[in-house]
Amino acid sequence: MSKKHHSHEAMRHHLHPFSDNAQLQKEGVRVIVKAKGVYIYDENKQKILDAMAGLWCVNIGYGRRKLAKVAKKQMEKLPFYNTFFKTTHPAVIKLSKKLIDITPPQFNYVFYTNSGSESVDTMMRMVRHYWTSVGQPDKKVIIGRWNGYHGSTIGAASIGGMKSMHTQGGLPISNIVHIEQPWYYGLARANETEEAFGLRAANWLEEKILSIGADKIAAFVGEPIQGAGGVIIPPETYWPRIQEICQKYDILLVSDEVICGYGRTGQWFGYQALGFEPDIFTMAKGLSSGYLPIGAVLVNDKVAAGLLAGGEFNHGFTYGGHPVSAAVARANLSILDKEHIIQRVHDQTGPYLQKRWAETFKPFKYVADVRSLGLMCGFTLVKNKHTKTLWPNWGEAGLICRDLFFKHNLIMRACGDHIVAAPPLIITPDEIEQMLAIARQCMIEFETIMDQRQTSASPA
Ligand code: PXG
Repeated sequence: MSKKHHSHEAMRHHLHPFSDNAQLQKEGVRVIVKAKGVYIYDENKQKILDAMAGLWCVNIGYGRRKLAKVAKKQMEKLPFYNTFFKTTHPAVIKLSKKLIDITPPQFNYVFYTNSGSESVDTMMRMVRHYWTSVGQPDKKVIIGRWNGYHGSTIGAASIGGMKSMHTQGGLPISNIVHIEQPWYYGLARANETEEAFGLRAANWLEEKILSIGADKIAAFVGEPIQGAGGVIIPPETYWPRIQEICQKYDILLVSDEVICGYGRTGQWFGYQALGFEPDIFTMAKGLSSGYLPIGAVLVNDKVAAGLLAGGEFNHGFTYGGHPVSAAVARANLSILDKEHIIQRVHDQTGPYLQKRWAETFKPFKYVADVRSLGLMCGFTLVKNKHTKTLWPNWGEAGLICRDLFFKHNLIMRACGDHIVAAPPLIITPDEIEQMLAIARQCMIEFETIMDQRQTSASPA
């Protein structure tokens, strides 16, 4: 059986996520067979630089034997037990202790899930349960943001602000509303400073609260930096003002740390880098560096007190706090710690990437809004950067660009016409240079393609 045949065979049975499956059946997919460090390898022995860390998750890089050993040992000793009915196990006890150690002192309680979506859904049920248990059952509305991404379950997709998801299946569910995202390049007024825009964008939250009534609102949820929305980094004034507004109206502030958590921004958590303190934060991905599925929700003492007073919380997942995932997550956190990986992102590779990312992409004529923080970076493809004119069909240019990267063995992501990268946190300056050299060549090719399109589209 030929290798190409092999990939088509497999595809016949698999409905791929976020994919046009009919088109995939025609085009075929690449089969990834192994990985090491920042590289993945396909079945045709092509070495591909994974500048997306899997799906923003393989923070410690691929091929860590230690994690395999820990999983094996745990699987042999206790492959599964639940924590529902007056039982627990050492793996989850130790992981909880570790999580409490790495977070600020007001965070002392953790609830386990298996994914980011489950963490977000858990948080949504939790905040409503909290307000009921403290005697304010009418506080049910949760505010999210347009272009935010919080997962694919019905709750998480509702609080997320992806309109393409809402239109499939009648979302959002009730008591969910959205405000606009803090995207300076796209939404600032002429001559508005970043600082002023940050405050104005945060004040959209206050306007929304006042239009609904603070006594109806349970929580505001946001990613410190919007990831799947295109690495939208808000101005410095944004998050502190959001926090002020939440405090003023007694609304719980939730940071979705599924992407920003575990070192991506050069701090343990994104809220630390963006200058605010949430009441609750949701996590997954980097918690285990993607080696096994695990997610969690951490709550501060105020929320914990309400939950503890509220009687039974009728919520939980069979595999929440799974022993093997918990043991692997703890080993992952030890590696992040012992190898000073987050410190290196903060002091060395983050600033290095920021400088070189800007130098590489700013000169391109179809590139605007070049941005980065820690090891999370992006830019936007535009038709005219002087007039800030976007390409007519949002996402089309992004796909052309992403497919060029892919063809040249580099994985970067297109979020509409935002191009983003989030490599494993162990990437070295040399590997950053390799990534940028490939990307630069692809951008030259991209601009030629777009020039040709414009010439052929213009009237003779
Ligand atoms: N919150 C945030 C901030 C996320 O980025 C989720 C929740 C949901 O996590 P799970 O584990 O349920 O997928 C995410 C997930 C992409 C991409 O292509 C991003 C995510 C997932 C898949 C693809 O950018 N983020």
